[in-house]
Amino acid sequence: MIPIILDTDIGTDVDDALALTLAVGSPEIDILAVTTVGVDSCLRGRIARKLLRVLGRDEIPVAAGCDRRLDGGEFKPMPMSSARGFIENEQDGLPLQEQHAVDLIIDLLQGANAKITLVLIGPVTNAAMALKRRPQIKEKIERFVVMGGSIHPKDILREEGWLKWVPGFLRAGVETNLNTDPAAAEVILNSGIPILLVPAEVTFRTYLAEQERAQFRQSTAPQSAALNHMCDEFEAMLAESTARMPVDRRFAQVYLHDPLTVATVFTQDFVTVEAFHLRPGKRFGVFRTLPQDRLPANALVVTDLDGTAFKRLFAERVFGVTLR
Ligand SMILES: [Ca+2]
Repeated sequence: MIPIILDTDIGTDVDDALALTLAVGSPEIDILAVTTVGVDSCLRGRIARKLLRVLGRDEIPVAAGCDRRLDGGEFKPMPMSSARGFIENEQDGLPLQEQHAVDLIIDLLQGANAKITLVLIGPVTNAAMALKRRPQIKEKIERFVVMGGSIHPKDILREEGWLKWVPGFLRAGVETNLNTDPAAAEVILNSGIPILLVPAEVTFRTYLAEQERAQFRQSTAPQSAALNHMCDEFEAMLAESTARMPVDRRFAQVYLHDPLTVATVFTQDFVTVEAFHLRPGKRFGVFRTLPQDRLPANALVVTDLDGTAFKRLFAERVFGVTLR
């Protein structure tokens, strides 16, 4: 089993909840802790706490982490679609670790006999803060598996002819996680610790079609009601926030950015991975992971995906459904 710490901004986009469920449902992975990041990191922690209860894994520790960027700046507030109708009025019954996520990450690493993989599916602030505070934990980190970065951002736009309707920030080729806290992203990318990036141009290619959502609604798995509800709330939130935009309705969909990232922790059966030298930098004011052709590789990057094979595994492990 691969020991991991799952660091997540669960709560806004539903894919973190799906990714946590996939991690729990994957026997290849041993989840040592779940840590949260972003505005409302405590509320995010309670969503994770309750979902783990639904999944029958109450013993996994959950700690709330950084609710500001590494440089002290504020994160942009984000709506919490996964909380709606899921944890209202019961927050006291959803206890988190007393320790801050950064301290828990440091303690787990320092006390570990085997190296631990840090799976980062939100802004990478907690891991960067832990490294700054205790640089010696470096030798206990097996690798970072990160949902983020953008090597060929134009590929995002080529998919489905989105260019005419995607918001401007995507047109500039940005992904959210690294760009939300660029200083933290630089710490991770420059740490010398092995890194596997799962960039946005690949994750945007895997999303749930309506016939797949329909099959998941028939699922009798104990977690399916909660997950289907969260997917509905997320789509409703997207529909609300884009109501006045000339946006293709396909945008209001559940993308599997974070579940794909969790899957790559234990299998590369349905992805292509290539080595790059990546340099953190800015282009047109947005943070980018820029490939440098002439320098030796310092990162592995997922560059292609067999979406059908991935979704088959996802459906079986998250909803207990064999896709038709
Ligand atoms: Ca996320």
